[in-house]
Amino acid sequence: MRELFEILNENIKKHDEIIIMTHARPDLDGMGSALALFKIVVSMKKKCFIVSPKEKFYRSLDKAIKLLDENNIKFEFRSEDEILNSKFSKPLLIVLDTQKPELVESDKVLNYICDKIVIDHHIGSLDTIDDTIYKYCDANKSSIVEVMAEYLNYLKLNIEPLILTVLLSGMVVDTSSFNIKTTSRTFEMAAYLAKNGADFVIIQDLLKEPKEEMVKRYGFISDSVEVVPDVLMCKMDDKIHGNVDIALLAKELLKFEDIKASFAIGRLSHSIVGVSARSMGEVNVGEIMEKIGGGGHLTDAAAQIKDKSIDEVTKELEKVIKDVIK
Ligand SMILES: [Mn+2]
Repeated sequence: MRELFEILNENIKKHDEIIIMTHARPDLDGMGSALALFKIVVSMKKKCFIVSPKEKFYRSLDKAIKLLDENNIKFEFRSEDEILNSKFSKPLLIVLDTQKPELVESDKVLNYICDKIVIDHHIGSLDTIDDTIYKYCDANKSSIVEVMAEYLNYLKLNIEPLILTVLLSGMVVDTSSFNIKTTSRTFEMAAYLAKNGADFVIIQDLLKEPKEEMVKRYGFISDSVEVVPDVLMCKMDDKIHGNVDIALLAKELLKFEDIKASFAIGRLSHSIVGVSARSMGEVNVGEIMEKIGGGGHLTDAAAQIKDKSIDEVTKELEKVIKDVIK
């Protein structure tokens, strides 16, 4: 950790423009970390830009960004085109919450900027960004917001409590309310954020959902099937859903008694079908996701599949699940 922070400090100082990018369809972890890092970089008197998402922010993140804006906490977002047309003198790209070139918000920006630092907590695979100045990847970290809380703590830097609230909300989401992927350090960092002003009432508000959404989710859940004993699989309709909604569905399925693993399948865009998988630890969902072209942890994994229908992906997944869990 210390090494990462020293390298970040040194490289932020050495460069003139710091560009922050997370994965496409960002969540509270990826974008929350970007917002905190933006404030850190600005505190070091450097120019900083966040690569803005091509698609609109999903609900909770949208609420968070609006709330920050209403409270006069501003950030500088730049579109892919604006970045590509900028004449930077010495730019540094910091990639957060992914290390896969195909998952970043803009692969053009990735190729455009030579000096890169990658900070991730997903298990690496063969296809990762490797031309970096430094790559930090610790699959034992609950979230990248946890890493950002560590960085703030290391710098002894105070930033707006509302940003800390967003960081803590990212931690709540990535750990399913501190149920998975947590270490004692996760709780220490949650305490650090709370001590410095993160507000759990606001977090509850950010994570609230419209009633129709929840009712719809329970419709999908009631149609879920037990592919093999104690493993639930659930297919959404063919409408486009956020990756967060697919993940929420997998998390919900895992709450049922005796269920060891869960899979949710939904459309992410016209050409991409997403799969989200969760496990209590006995079934390795990371291995199953790898077999259909994705990846992840033992208990938390995902895949994005191009140019296949939901039904095709469902059939393929069902076969793999039956193969792996005999
Ligand atoms: Mn994350």
